[in-house]
Amino acid sequence: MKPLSTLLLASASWMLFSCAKKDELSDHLADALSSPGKQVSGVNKPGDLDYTVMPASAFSKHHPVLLKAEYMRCQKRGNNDNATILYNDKKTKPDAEFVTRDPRRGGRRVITYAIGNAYTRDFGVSKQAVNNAIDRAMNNWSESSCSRLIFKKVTNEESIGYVASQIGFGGWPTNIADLQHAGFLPRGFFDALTPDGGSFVLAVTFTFVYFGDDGLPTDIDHNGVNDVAFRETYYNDNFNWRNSQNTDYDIESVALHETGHALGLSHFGTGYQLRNGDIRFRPRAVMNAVYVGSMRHLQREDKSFQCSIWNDWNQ
Ligand SMILES: [Ca+2]
Ligand SMILES: [Zn+2]
Repeated sequence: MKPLSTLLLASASWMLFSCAKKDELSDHLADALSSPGKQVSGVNKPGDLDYTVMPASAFSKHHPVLLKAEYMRCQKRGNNDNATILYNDKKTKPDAEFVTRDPRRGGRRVITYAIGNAYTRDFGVSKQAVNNAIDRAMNNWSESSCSRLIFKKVTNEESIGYVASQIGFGGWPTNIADLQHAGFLPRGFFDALTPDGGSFVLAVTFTFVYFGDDGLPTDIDHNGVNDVAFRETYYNDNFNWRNSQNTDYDIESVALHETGHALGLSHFGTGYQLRNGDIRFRPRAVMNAVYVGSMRHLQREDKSFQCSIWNDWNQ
């Protein structure tokens, strides 16, 4: 386990799941993210990335702190009672949002994103196909936006991932983009997230917010919510990833869901378990908490949720 240098764990707000034993970070990850002042090691060199989008000096100066981690779980047939209601998630107002033209992120109008190249296993889909699937998921969100939300891709074929770098899974100790799809990591990474997480967490998105010198989260645009520094997503290499809508697990569908978290959306929808163990959601949406099948297009409820968060972006 590699300790963290500059981050402190402020709080971890978790979505509650019936299958998760604990609603908090595992001791392992919490320790890793709350041990300030230690040396970071085991980090891959990032090569010739364009760091102008997020200078390392800005990163350390403005104290990004982990706010929360949200994950999507696989469908797991259980022996639960008939028609048990598993989830009753409501749309909640975001507890953190990006600030338009935030000087700490370089004053840009655009939201940058990067796709890392970390794969621990060959699951039979080329890196190019994975990148294309994630690109399509990103485009889906920007095209459906009711505001002037524009993504700009930071071209790279490198190892990225701040959380990974802090707990010994490669990565890189600063972020290079606002939204990072930081690669496919082994199940041990997800076990560190929550007990036995490697067996049921498909993917996770971390939210980091800026903290000020006073040790408090900042709100420089005075909109009542903390200011996001960056978000990053990891995919669990313990699953069979596919570039297909007909076979689990479809990369594009999960990337679409995780990008929803990266844009500040929480889970919503009521989940039921049928007699045969299958899970159903009402309304069915990209932001349902469980993968119950591929879904490459945003549903009406997803779009309205996004609009409520981003409608004043770039105004
Ligand atoms: Ca704010
Ligand atoms: Zn999720």
